Amino acid sequence: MARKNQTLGEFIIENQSSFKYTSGELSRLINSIRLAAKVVNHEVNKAGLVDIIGAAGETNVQGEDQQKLDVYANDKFIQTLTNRNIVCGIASEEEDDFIIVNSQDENHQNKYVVLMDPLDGSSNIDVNVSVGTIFSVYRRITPVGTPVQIEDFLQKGNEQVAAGYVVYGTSTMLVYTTGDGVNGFTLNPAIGTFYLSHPNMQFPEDGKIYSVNEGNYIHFPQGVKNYIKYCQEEEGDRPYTSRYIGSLVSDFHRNMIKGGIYMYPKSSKNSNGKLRLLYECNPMAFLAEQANGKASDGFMRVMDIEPTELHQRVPFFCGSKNMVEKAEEFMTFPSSEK
Ligand code: AHM
Ligand code: MG
Repeated sequence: MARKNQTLGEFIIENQSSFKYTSGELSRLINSIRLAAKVVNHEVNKAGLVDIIGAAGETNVQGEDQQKLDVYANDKFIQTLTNRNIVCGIASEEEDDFIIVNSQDENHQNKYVVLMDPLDGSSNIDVNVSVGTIFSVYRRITPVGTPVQIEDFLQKGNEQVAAGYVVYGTSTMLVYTTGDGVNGFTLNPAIGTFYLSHPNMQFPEDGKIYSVNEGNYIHFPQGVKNYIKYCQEEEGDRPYTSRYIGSLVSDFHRNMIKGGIYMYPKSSKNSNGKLRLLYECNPMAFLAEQANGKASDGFMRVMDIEPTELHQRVPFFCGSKNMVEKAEEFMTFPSSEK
């Protein structure tokens, strides 16, 4: 039972038994993500001091090489998950190929693989705008005791056992699901503890915010253009408000709280949009559905898409259920009368 102000550590222990495979392995995995999130948060918070402590690629006064933050976050999450012997494989937006993790006894006994975007929206760091980490967890499908294979990672989103994100914002939050609703935890930086601040998060069924990079308008398919015009029309509760941070985690987080739709459609420049199915869209889709929202590629449920490659991109429409359904209608019937 979720209680406000519970620490994330307490919450993980108390809710472990509600998870259908209760070996404690998934709890240890979430604990490791919690730890890596705190380490990355500490570094992200120092990003504004770049002129003082040195920029990426430079050597600081202590003689340490300064890493780009996305590389730093990638290394920290991988180190934490491998050093603690928690997973059997990791795939990351920052890595060309998946990583095989050996268990300490070299017998590959761990069951879970993690896929992640270690620092999404990292172009926002230079201007002090929120960024995030996105993660997704699956049970391997190849036999335990053997090295993981590509098919362990190319699973449909509907096979996820957990997913979540960390938003490094005005406050740092860890939001995740293990398939039993979505809960959000806020970091108290003074003592380094996450507290349950947003139990059972839910997308409002309807919303009034649309989030899309309208600079790409001219390149969008007609259905998307028509839907954007629909959002801007004066009728009923429209026009909607436009809000686009350019940081998926932050745009999603705001829309989940206030009600809205996030879109990264395909365009004449990017035939599958920009976002990655495995590292960004599937975990956000799992969270959205667990929070009573919806995620689609414009035509079908994102979590039903059969992945064919690790870094695959897909168009993405995600948020309040009624808004996503409306957008889908426009994709199917892109007539200008709509
Ligand atoms: P990244 O993984 O390279 O950071 O790209 C993903 C980000 C999303 O967070 C954001 O919504 C989108 O790219 C913004 O892209 P654009 O600048 O094309 O609107
Ligand atoms: Mg990304």
